[in-house]
Amino acid sequence: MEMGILGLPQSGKSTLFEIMTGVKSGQSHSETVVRGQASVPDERFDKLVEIYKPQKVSPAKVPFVDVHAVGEHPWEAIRQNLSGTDGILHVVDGFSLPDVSLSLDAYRKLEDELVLSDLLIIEKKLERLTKMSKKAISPQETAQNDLLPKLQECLEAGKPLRTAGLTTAEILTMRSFSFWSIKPELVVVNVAEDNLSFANDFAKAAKISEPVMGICCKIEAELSSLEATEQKEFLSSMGISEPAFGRIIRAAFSLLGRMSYFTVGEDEVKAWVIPLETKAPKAAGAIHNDFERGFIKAEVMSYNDFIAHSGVTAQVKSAGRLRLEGKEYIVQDGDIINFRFNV
Ligand SMILES: Nc1nc2c(ncn2[C@@H]2O[C@H](COP(=O)(O)OP(=O)(O)O)[C@@H](O)[C@H]2O)c(=O)[nH]1
Ligand SMILES: [Mg+2]
Repeated sequence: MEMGILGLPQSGKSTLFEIMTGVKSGQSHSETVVRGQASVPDERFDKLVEIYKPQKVSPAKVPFVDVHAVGEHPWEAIRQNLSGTDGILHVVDGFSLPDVSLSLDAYRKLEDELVLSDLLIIEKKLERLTKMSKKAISPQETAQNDLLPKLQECLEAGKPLRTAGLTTAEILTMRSFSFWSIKPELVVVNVAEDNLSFANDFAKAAKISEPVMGICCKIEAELSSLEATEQKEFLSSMGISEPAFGRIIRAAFSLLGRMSYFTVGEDEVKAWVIPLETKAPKAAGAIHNDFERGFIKAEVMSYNDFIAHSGVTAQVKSAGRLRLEGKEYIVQDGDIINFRFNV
C-alpha cells in the first residue's frame, strides 16, 4: 500500500510530503524518489494511549512517495516511480497565482497526461489483439477485450477511468494494465495564507468526483516545526481544531480502502492497518503469520463499548459486551482485539 504524490513542479509536493511524514525531501534533490510514513491521526487511538499509558505507541501509518521530477522529462520520472502506487495525491498550486481558472488548467494539464497515457496503453493492446489469432487469446484477455472499448470511450471523452463505473471484478480484470487514471485520487490545493477559501472555490469550479481538500503548506510547515503544546496554542489562536495535513492523511488512508483495529496493553497500544471487509484470521495475520495459521478465536470489544464502560475491560465483560468471534467475523473499524491462537 503506497500513496504517490503527483503535481506540477513547484506546486508544493515536497513541502507537503515533509509536513506529513517528517522526512526531509525538498533539500535532498540528489534522490529521485523519497519515501516516508505519515501517522494517521485518530482520536480513539489517542484516548487508548491516555488510558493505558503504554511504553510503546504505534499509530496507523500511510506510506507516501515523493518524486523529484525536474529537468527535460519530468513526466518520465513520475511514470517510472509512481506506477506501482495504489493511490494518487495530486497537489495543485493555489498560492502563486490565486486564480481558479489558472489552477484548474494546471490541474487538468497533468490529469490529461494521465488520461492520454492510459489511452495509449489501450490502443496498443487493442492493436495487438487484432493481430493475434483467436486461439492464442487467453480467457483473461477476452474479458479484458470486452471492456477495452468502453474504457477507450471514457478516456477519449477526457474522463479518468475511475469514473467509468467499473465493478470491483472488472477493476480486478484490468489490474495488469496498471492504469493511472483508475487509481483513487485525492486533490489537494495548496493555498496562500491570505486566501484559505480558495480550495472551496477550486472544488466548486472543478466539478469533479474526486475529493478536494485545501491546505496552506506555508503555515503548516511552520506549525509542524513547533512543539506539541505550542502547536495547540498556535491552532487555537487561529480558531482551528486540527491542522489540515492530519485530515489529508486520514483521507488518503480511507481512500486506499484501509481501516484499523487496536491491540492494547501497558507495553504497547497499536493500530493495525487492514483492508476493509477483512475477516478475523486475516486481520490476525497482520500481527504475525502464526496468529493467522493458528487462529482460534478473537476476543473483541468495540471502541465505543470500551469507552462507555470507563475503559475497563472487566466492566465490558460483565456487561456482556466482550464478544468471542470466530473465523467468519469481519473486523470492524475501531475494534479492540485480543487474538487466541495455537501453533
Ligand atoms: N508562498 C508559498 N510558497 C510555497 C507554499 N508551498 C510551497 N511553497 C514554495 O514553493 C516552492 C516549491 O515547493 P516544493 O514543495 O519544493 O514543490 P515541488 O516542486 O512540488 O516539490 C518552494 O520554494 C516552497 O517554499 C505555500 O503554501 N505558499
Ligand atoms: Mg519536490
